[in-house]
Amino acid sequence: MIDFTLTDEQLAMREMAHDFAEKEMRPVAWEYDRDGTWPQEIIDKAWELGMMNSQLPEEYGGSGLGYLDEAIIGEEIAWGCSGIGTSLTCNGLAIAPVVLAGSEAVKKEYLGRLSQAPLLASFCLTEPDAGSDVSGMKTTATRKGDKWVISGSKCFITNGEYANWYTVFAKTDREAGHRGISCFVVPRDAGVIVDKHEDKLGQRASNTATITFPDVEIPLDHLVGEENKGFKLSMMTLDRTRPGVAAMATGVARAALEMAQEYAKQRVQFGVPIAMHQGIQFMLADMATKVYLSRLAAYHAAALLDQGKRNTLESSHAKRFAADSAMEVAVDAVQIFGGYGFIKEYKVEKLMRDAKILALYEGTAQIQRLVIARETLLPRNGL
Ligand code: COS
Repeated sequence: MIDFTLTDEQLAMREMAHDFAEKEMRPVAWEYDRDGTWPQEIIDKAWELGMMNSQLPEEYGGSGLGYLDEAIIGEEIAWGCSGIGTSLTCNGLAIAPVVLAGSEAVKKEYLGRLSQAPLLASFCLTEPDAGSDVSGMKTTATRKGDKWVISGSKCFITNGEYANWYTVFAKTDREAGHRGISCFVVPRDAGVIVDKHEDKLGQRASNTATITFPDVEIPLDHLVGEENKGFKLSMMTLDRTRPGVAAMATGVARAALEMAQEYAKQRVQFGVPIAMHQGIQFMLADMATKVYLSRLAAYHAAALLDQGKRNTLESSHAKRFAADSAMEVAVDAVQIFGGYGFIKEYKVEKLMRDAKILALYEGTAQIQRLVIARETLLPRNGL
């Protein structure tokens, strides 16, 4: 039976996350967006409150929260500011492969670090010539004596400039396509170079960098999982993190909807608040439906993970629908603001810029559709 009635703990957690978003994030979000300010002090506070690293297991100092818990927190955080929110939640991507397949020693050391201080870790999959096509990556890992040598460059790496360690995917067999990719943990101090800081359209308070590994040497036990099994690990990671993106998209859409509702109640045209005009009401109704369905899809994809079930299809449904919806709702919110929506003073334009990346990172809207098509053509799914 499907039941999304939140427990008292989840309600309290949502309230705490909302409070944090309202008091610590919103007051600075627009200024941070304008200047592209790195939100270290907000990261520090969120870490203190236990709002980061939801997926860090208790045995390594984590809170042991579930995926649904993470989605609940993620929506509120993104309602506050999805740029800062991306910085706060992105450790999840780097943590997931290590939790799934890391050796005990690597888990203790690197997951342990995140529980001891407000540190960041980055997930390094994408390369200039390997975005959606993961198997096209050129970064290599070569075994030399008792070391792995990692050589290559990764782009669009969230939190890359500030990460303490990196989860890196590299070719260990250049001829074997997706069956020649392995996953590694690379500490920053092994000689990692931060190459390029990107200046972005939206989510400007998050950090996006190019990271280069110039023949970086790491110990053999920093291989995560089995050699040449990294591709599946990357896919399993994205299954686990895409519900969180859907939840963040819900938060962005909800923020845009609320701003549009408030404005529509105050803005008078033709003698009445524009909220009285049916054309605006229909827009607001569609926006509200999208927020509602995005949340349900995110919760469902997350709840399946909490039940230990595979959620590849539901994860892509949620990510695709919520990300596209966030963009549509933000565009409609700007439309309801009329000309004012185009002016930075009115804040709603930031949501439209922020929403765009949600349908790009962690797999584009087209890749989600590809996954959905493949999964629904399989007999396993009766949905
Ligand atoms: N869980 C476990 N295994 C999976 C899986 C999943 N979710 N998805 C695929 N696999 C397995 C397949 O079963 C297949 O296994 P075998 O080697 O045993 O045959 C293997 O992985 C290859 O799968 P597939 O043939 O579907 O791979 P493709 O190269 O066609 O890639 C897509 C599939 C396009 C879906 C994948 O590359 C992808 O998700 N790309 C987007 C990457 C992305 O999100 N980038 C953003 C960067 S992170 S911010």
